[in-house]
Amino acid sequence: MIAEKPNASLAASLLKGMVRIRLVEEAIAANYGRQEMRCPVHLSIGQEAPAVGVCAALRDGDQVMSGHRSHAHYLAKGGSLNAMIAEMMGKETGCCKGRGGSMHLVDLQAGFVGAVPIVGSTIPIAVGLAFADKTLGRDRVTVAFLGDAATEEGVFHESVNFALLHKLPVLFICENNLYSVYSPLAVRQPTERSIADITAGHGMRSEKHDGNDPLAVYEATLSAAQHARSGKGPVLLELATYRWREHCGPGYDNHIGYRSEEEFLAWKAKDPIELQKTRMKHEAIHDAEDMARFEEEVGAEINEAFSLARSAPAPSADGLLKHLYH
Ligand SMILES: Cc1ncc(C[n+]2csc(CCOP(=O)(O)OP(=O)(O)O)c2C)c(N)n1
Repeated sequence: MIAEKPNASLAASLLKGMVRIRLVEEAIAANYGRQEMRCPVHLSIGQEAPAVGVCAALRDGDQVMSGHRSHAHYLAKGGSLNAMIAEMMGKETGCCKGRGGSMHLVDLQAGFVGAVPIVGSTIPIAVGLAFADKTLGRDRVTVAFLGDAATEEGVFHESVNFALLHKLPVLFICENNLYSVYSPLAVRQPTERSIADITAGHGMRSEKHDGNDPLAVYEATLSAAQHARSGKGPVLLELATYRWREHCGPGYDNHIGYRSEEEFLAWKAKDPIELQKTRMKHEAIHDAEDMARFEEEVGAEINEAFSLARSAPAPSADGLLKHLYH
């Protein structure tokens, strides 16, 4: 009955995508102290809507690149959970054979070309991918996920300019969570000017959206991807959102003075998962039993991923020089 209502299946898949990412990241946070994941982790808890909304609007052949906070992007684009957890434990079965850890996820089959923690570093690579596609006549859109701090890098502006000049099929998805580590946006950029204003100044179609609303993100991306696919060039979407946990690591850090508990609670009240559930209840398309079953399945999937990763082999010392570019 519920599934027959228009958009019910889209609404449910957006909700499920976010819930899966939340549960995975909460499991990462809960297990982090066991010292099995010997790499830094940057969690996207609270920021699930951009990953899920954007990737739901993409086609299978489209490509994504990301930065240090990439688990959500990787999973939303169809990366393997088993390979991600194994990668975080440094195992040979990881998506980068255990050489990369959390901040270097790659899954070419899923169209996840890669994540790199050097802020802004994947932006020109994404533009290069789109340039290759345009040159070779391939019908594909490339997405560069980036944080607000990456827009302060010179390479962002060079890349935007080049993408505009060549009308490349690339989308810049800026997750504006207000902070660069401990520096709020207000000490880094003039408050009267938004990120979308800057890129509009470059001459690029630039839009601001509620980054905690997965449906708004989905619809904006669908339209932006259509624009890019039809040869009209790049688009920037500035999505307002907020990370709940510390910049790097599994804990909370509201007590250390760079942001307030009040601000955190105000954003927590805008939880993208609760927002989507409320909307679905309002539209009488929320199926609580189906969601409970789904959460149980995801729980089992997560347990399996952790136990497979624990029993997987570490890379061998004699394979140290394998998988390198020379
Ligand atoms: C070129 C470069 N400079 C500085 C850093 C250190 N650093 C790591 S993450 C980060 C902040 C990134 O903020 P943002 O891009 O807004 O993403 P967020 O962490 O908020 O998701 C910084 C400065 C880095 N990794 N690379």
